[in-house]
Amino acid sequence: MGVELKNRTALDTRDSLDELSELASTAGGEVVGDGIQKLEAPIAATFIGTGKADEFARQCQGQDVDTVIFDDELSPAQSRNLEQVFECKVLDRTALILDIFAQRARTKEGKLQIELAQLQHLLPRLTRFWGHLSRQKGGIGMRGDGETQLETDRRRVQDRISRIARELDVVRRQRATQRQGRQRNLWPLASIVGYTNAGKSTLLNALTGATVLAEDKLFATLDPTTRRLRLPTNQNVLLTDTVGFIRKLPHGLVEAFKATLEEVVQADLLLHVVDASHPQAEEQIQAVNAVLEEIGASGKPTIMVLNKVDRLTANGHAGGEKFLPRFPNAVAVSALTGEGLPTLLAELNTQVRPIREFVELSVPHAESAVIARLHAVGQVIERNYNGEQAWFKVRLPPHLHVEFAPFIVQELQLPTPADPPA
Ligand SMILES: Nc1nc2c(ncn2[C@@H]2O[C@H](COP(=O)(O)OP(=O)(O)OP(=O)(O)O)[C@@H](O)[C@H]2O)c(=O)[nH]1
Ligand SMILES: [Mg+2]
Repeated sequence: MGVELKNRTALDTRDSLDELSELASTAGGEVVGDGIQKLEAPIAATFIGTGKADEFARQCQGQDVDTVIFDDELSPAQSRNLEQVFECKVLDRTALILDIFAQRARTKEGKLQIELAQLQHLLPRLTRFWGHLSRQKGGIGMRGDGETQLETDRRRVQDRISRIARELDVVRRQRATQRQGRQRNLWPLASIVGYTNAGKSTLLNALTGATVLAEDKLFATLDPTTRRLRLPTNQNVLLTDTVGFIRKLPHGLVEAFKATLEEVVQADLLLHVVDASHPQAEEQIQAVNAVLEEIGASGKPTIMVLNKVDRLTANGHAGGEKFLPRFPNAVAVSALTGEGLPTLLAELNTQVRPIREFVELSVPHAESAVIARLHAVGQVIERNYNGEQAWFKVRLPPHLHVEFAPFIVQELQLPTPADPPA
C-alpha cells in the first residue's frame, strides 16, 4: 500500500511501490495485489483514509491475505489500528527491510547490527506488539534474533540494546586494529558503493577474482569484503564491497550499520556503481548520495561506474550518454562481460595517484575532537604526543585538507612507495 503525498509524483509512488513488491518477494512473500491512495497528508489514526482502508480490507479478506505492507513508516498506533481494520499483520517498509537483513546476516557483526536495528524499531511498538494476533504464525517481520525479544518488557529490551552496542564497540575496535595493519601497507582504500542490485559484488569479483555471492536479489551482500587490486602500473589498491543502499533506507539501520559503513567513510576514493539499465537509475543515484551524506562520506573523490551496459540496446552506451555530461569521469562498464573494465582501471590509476600525499600536522593536546576526527578520516602513519603539541604524519584525502588547515605544518608529496611483489 502506497500513498501519493503532495510532494510525490504518481510515477515515484508507483516505482517505490514496485520496489516494495520486489522487497516482499525477496523476503519470501507472494504479492497478490497493491493499492495507492492520493493524500494531502497522512491521516493520524490510520495513515490512509478509513474509506480506502475498508475497501482494501475487503479485498484482502477476499484474497486470504495474511500481511499488508505499507511503503512508508507507520507509527505504532497506526499499525495497531490498521491491523484491526485489515484483521491481519501490518508491516511497514522499515520492518520489511529489517526482516530481509535478518535473513541475510551471516557474520556475528551483521547479526548484532540487525538485532540492534530491530530492537530499536520494536521499542516504541512494545506496548501491545501484535498482542491480538497469533504469535505462532511467524513469517515476514517476525524473524531474526530480534524476534526472541517480542515477549519481553521494555527494560529488558533496553538492556539488550546496550549490551549489543557494547559488543559492536568491540567489533569496531577490532576493525580499527585491522585497519592499522593496512595502514602499514599504505595502500589507498577504495570502496564500492551503490544501490542494491547495481552489480557491486559482480564488479569486485570481476576486478579482483574474489568470489563474493552475487545474485539477482536485493541486499545479497551485507558484510564487507576487502580484496587487493593491482592496477596496470603495479600500484595496489584495497577494494571493498559492502552493503547496498535503497531509498527510504531506515535511519536506524544506517545507524546500526555504522561499523560496516566505516569502510566507506574511511575510503580515499569511492566507486559509485549504477545499474545504467535500470529505469530509475537517476533516483537510485540520488538515494545513494543521500545515504553517503548521512554517514558523512559525501564529497569524496568518486568514479561513477555505469554498469550493465551490455543490457543497453542501440550503440551500447546509451546510458553513458545520458549520465556522462553530469559525471565527467563516469565509466561505462559491464561487470558481467568485462566490457569497459580496462578503462575503469585506467581511471582508477589517475584518481588514485593524487591521493598518495602525506600531511604533517601539529595539534594542541587540548583539541581532542580534532585529534579524534583526524584518526577517523585519515590514516595516521606516525604520531608523537611527547612535545608541547601532538604531532602527526597522516595520509589525508585532499578534500579534507581545508578542514585541518589551521594545524597543517607541511604537505609532503612523496613518490608512491614500491609495492612488495605479490
Ligand atoms: N546484464 C548484466 N547483469 C549484471 C551485471 N553486473 C551484475 N549483474 C547482475 O545483477 C545482479 C546483481 O548483482 P550483484 O553483484 O549481486 O549486485 P550488488 O550490487 O552486489 O547487490 P546487493 O549486494 O544485493 O546490494 C546479478 O544477477 C548479476 O549477475 C552486468 O554488467 N550486466
Ligand atoms: Mg552485493
